[in-house]
Amino acid sequence: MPEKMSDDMPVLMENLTDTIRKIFNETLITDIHTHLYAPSFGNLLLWGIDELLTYHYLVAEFFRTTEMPYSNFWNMSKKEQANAIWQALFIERSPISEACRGVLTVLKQLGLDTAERDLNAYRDWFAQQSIADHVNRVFEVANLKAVVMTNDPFDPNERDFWLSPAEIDTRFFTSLRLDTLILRWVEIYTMLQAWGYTVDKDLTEETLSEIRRFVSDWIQKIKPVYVAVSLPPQFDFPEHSPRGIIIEQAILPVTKFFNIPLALMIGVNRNVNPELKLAGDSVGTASLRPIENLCEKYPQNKFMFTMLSRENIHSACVTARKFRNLLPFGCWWFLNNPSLIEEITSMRAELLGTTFIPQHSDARVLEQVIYKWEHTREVLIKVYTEQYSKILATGWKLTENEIKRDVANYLGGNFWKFLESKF
Ligand code: RAT
Ligand code: ZN
Repeated sequence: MPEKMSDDMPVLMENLTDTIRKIFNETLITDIHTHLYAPSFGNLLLWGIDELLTYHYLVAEFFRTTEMPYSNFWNMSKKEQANAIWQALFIERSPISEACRGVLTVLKQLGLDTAERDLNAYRDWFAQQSIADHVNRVFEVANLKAVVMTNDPFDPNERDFWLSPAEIDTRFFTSLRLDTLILRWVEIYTMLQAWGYTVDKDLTEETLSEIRRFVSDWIQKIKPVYVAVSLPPQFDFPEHSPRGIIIEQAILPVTKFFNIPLALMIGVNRNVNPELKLAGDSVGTASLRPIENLCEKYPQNKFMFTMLSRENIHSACVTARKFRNLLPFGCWWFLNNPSLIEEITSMRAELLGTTFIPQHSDARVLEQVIYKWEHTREVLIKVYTEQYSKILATGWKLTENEIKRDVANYLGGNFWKFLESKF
């Protein structure tokens, strides 16, 4: 009798890069933080070349090239803005920044010819796509299984959807984003009053109980995979401030009750240049103590976190080593550049092994998932070839299925398992 062939294969040093490339190319991704919407949200789902060109990352780069008054730009139509950005960043200069190259990667991966430099031809192509087929195609090209949206109950456009929700494409998951509730209580408590919650400006016992009811209602309404908030570098915990009290007495009990993580995105200084609107936010280095305090004081709560400042990444890895209820994710926003993804992922792999989520896309425009994942994948292949080759060099044996298991965990499994875990 011939020996039964195993479908698992040993991985040899000489085939390592090819094997890792193949595995990354075949593993479907869960993109755990985006600003995309399912097609049933209508106009909220942004797509197409004009949206790609007017991405706020490119708006910031555009204003570095021009003396145009800010208001002139904001008064233009979307198409005119896209024309101006195309002219300044792609024609009058070479599009080598990460955000510019991203547009080129998208065009290339969708089969368009970047050598033509014909913006109107690209527009025509996008105009011919039906959104349902286009979403399928983008998911396929980007290798995506699922994306998590960012859902804000204070956003008037989104609120309308949730008041009479249509069916949501099952590849799109929700997250409950509570920046407005947590960071702007004094300005917005009257909105909760108008929605039937008995709250006051002062965070009395009754008000906190009503905030808990509000958060619970939204969790039950939209069924988020996590609750999220972005925070400035000065964030502290515990903190005797509205945000500190709301987090501790309203958010933590509710997320614990529903056993869903609170995702903390720390290090953003909002609006340092208001003229730039969405593009006007900046970065600051934060302390890791507040996160350590949260995890230590609330061991049965689950936390995910990402930091915006490069300077915070090393201490963030050390903090994550201390708490199993804390899951680091992504190279956020200004860190989502290949040189930094390489540094950050290597550091995380060395300090945390396979127990983190290397990346999320933060895509705001549908097709951006193509470039954000393509560029990240290239870096991950390089980083993991190096990490696995170092253990092969000791004589350790690896099989393809073992690498597949690890990659599947990185690109989704770690997230889904964390959601299921209960401490
Ligand atoms: O990356 C971005 O597009 C930023 O504007 C923010 O949305 C950031 O990712 C956030 O979620 O606050
Ligand atoms: Zn984001």
